[in-house]
Amino acid sequence: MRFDLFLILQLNIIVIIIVQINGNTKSRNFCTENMDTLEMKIETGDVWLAGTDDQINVLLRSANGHICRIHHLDNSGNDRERNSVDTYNLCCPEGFASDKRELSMLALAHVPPAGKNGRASTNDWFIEHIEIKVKGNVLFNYRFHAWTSPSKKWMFGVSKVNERDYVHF
Ligand SMILES: [Ca+2]
Ligand SMILES: [Ca+2]
Repeated sequence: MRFDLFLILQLNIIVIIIVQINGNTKSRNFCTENMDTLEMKIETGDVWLAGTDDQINVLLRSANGHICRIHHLDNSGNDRERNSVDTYNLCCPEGFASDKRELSMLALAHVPPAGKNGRASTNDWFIEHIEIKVKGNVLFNYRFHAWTSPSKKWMFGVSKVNERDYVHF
């Protein structure tokens, strides 16, 4: 009897894992008319435990120095799971997308949730690739292929060092 229960539990866990692997999500929000809408695609890598449920905030700087802050990327469904792509509509201040050149900086803040006893629990994330477009024009396209861990560094991203190249921080 106990063994049967154990098997059922295991099967449930396997089903949950399979559902999470195929968990692409898409933004349903629309920006108001006085904002610029950016489409951001985040690909989570295909490695063991790549996904995370931690909160992710975004800070962007356009080539002409405008700043866009987005608090907590969250679509309906389970965002940022292994081997999945999440697409977000980012609402940025008007004028942000008027410069068609590539972004001068992209930063992500990986904020761990407060755990039991006030200690932060951390949930590392393997980020594969990020692309940002405005009306088909690519503003950002970068392959990270790297782990992020809030226990080591909660802020990470890339910034431009010259017309062509980004440096990872
Ligand atoms: Ca998740
Ligand atoms: Ca979600």
